[in-house]
Amino acid sequence: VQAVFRSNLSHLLELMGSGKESLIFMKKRTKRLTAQWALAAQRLARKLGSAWRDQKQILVHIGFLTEESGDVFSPRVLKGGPLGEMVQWADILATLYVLGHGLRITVSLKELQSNLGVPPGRGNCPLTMPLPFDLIYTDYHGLQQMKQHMGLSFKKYRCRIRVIDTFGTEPAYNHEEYATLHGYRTNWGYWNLNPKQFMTMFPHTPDNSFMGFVSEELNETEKQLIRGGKASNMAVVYGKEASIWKVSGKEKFLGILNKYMEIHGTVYYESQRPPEVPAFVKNHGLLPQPEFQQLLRKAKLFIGFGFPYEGPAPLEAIANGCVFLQSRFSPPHSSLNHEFFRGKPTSREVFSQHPYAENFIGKPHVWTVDYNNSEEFEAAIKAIMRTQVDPYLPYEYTCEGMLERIHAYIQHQDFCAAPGPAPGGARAPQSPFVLAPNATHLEWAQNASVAPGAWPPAHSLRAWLATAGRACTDACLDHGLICEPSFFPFLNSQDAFQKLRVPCDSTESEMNHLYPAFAQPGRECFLQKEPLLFSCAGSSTKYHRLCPCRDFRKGQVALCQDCL
Ligand code: U2F
Repeated sequence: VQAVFRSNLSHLLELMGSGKESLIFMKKRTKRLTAQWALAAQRLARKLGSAWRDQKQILVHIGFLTEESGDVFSPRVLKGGPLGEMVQWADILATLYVLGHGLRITVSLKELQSNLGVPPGRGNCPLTMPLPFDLIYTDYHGLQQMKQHMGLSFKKYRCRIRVIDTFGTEPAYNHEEYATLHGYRTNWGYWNLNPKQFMTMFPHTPDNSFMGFVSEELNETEKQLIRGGKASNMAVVYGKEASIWKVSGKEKFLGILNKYMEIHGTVYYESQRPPEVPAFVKNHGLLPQPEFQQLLRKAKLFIGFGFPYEGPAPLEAIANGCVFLQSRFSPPHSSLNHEFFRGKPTSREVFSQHPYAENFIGKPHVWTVDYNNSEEFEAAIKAIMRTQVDPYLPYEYTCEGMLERIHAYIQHQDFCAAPGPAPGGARAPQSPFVLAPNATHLEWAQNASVAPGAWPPAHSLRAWLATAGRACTDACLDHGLICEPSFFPFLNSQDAFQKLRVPCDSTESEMNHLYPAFAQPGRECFLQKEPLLFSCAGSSTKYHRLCPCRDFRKGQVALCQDCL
């Protein structure tokens, strides 16, 4: 069946159910964004033309909202607790619905079981039953529940599952045996899924799929109004919960900011001002989302205190014409040194509160400075007050951008198909590459046959041998490209090393998330034995990694030029 775009979201609002504060928040958001989604659908429909889109039957099981997993978020919706996850789930539901797919939504174990056809009271059902869904979107909590209640079907159908995973899961943590042997075991990881089945909030690592969310878009009239209505001396602090304001050095840097600007906050409080919020701050209390947006439209500056990490609010601020000022982290925060990231299945180092804002947006919209350096901080404030900045929203965070990306995933990603484009699993006998004329990297050979159905299409691939200690994520960025893990199998051969003129004295095949790689001392070349361990993330000074890179669309890093 062909999927047809939908622009009326009232049936979706019914499907979303009711009761919980979290669902109420999500529904309000979906309702408010309806016109925007409809317009985006029209535009995308025009862009895609007559391309066939399969209609899929999709189950969305939001595990963290189930009572069975404790539902710690819902009671905090009106108290300054995290809302980022709810923003994202609301937008995922809208995306799937607008794209025209068949949708079921569950937020309890009972509903999950009845949708999966597990007989009530059967608990752990040992049988495999036909699964009435082509795709299941869930989170780590939901994954656990499915494992417990789907019996053997879980194993059979796990390739249809997509896991919404805010901060991402790196391959080394996902592979059970490897994680256990090498100290990558966490409370979340080792599900042996294809790492692309994990979908993140920001494009953290290309090992996972970037799901994202949307921010409200402004039309030209609204942009014009904002330009006229900005108070150049108004700052809003990022932090709706009082605990975020307990940050060392606050007196000093807020004192400096207060010399130049009027400082506003949206901190939740019960009866009186939270002691963490200084008296000179004008606190509005936690605002409903639309009122928060209005406040951002007037403000010049949105300032972060270091937490929360990687939330939606800075994108909203920038979209509403604010400058986002944030602190640089030196040393970077990671699961090795910071409580918040401890136990999360990633080794990613976070160099500022919002790395996406820093690296994908940057100046003039984003300033990343050392808050302990008063001169640097003060100079930034002065410079920001002098600069005129227009509202900006990266395409990938618009409704059209999100629809486009998820459309491409749904039509092209298939983790149930036999593994790898290369015959024989992890190892390719002959790489379909040639050395580029400038002899620095490999390119797709003109006469090589195109792997049928491979997505992204393999001809977008270029491969480099990285310098020692460089991860493939960074090595590809160095060339203005993005690492593409699905192409590792093409490179995983002696032939690829040979074509790159790497002087291998010996070649071994082992399980290591840094392979394929070359070790200079001993001139050893290493191939990857386990396809699940192909990883863009990860580095060691011992290895020059062999890295598959590809191009990407401007403002849509998840998709290559020919990916649509
Ligand atoms: C992130 O969660 P948060 O919910 O803390 O992320 P924020 O960036 O603060 O913003 C979430 C939404 O809260 C809204 C705002 C954002 O869309 O419009 N809001 C509001 O409605 N009223 C207000 O007064 C202020 C903001 C992240 F998303 C999570 O994944 C992480 O778990 C968490 C911790 O790092 O950070």
